[in-house]
Amino acid sequence: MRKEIPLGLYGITAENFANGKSNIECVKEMIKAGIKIIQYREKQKSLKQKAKEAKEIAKICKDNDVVFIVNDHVDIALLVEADGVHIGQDDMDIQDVRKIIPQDMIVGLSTHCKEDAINAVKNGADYIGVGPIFKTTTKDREPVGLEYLEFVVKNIDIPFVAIGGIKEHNIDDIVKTGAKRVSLVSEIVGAKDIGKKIERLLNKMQECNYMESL
Ligand code: TZP
Ligand code: MG
Repeated sequence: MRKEIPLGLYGITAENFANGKSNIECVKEMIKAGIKIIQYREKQKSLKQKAKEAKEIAKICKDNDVVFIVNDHVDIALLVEADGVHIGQDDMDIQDVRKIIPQDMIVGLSTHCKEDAINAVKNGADYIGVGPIFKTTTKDREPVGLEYLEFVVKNIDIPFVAIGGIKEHNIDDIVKTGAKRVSLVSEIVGAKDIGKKIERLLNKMQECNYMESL
């Protein structure tokens, strides 16, 4: 059975934005604060370093019953027996990825427009990323705006994660639009106190009343 994508915050590593903290430290702090899904996203290091780090994070996630997703690297996801892999529009087709991964592995896909979302469902994605909603320096891509998120809320039946430029001050807009899964990358890993930041973010999500089951 493929694991479900938990509601609430979706944690992603980003060492460049973490003020000197390592990916491992950030993951530990995110999990301690209650995040139930972690994606290992690392664009700078060697494949060797990524595999080593992913192995360590996979163990931390397993020990804490946290869903673990590897960004970009199907081979690393297989190596560390991750729960899933997250790919982008320019990566291998989902159908081809499925041919080389176990039946129970999650496949997530980044999407940036209505057509991407419709195709993701058609091609059997387990969940989609929706963004970047707002302007962000973490991803070199123009924002898609709340309008695309609204489309997904109304028309797409698989889980989706809102992402991109989301901060403590604008997460309300995202949750009120109907997102039940939200990813804030630099806002979380770059926080002075990751635990307190997550606590405030989760409170905000709950206050919006959309997160009954959190
Ligand atoms: N995909 C779309 S936007 C993004 C990714 C990985 C980065 C989001 O980072 P931030 O710091 O939350 O804007
Ligand atoms: Mg990618």
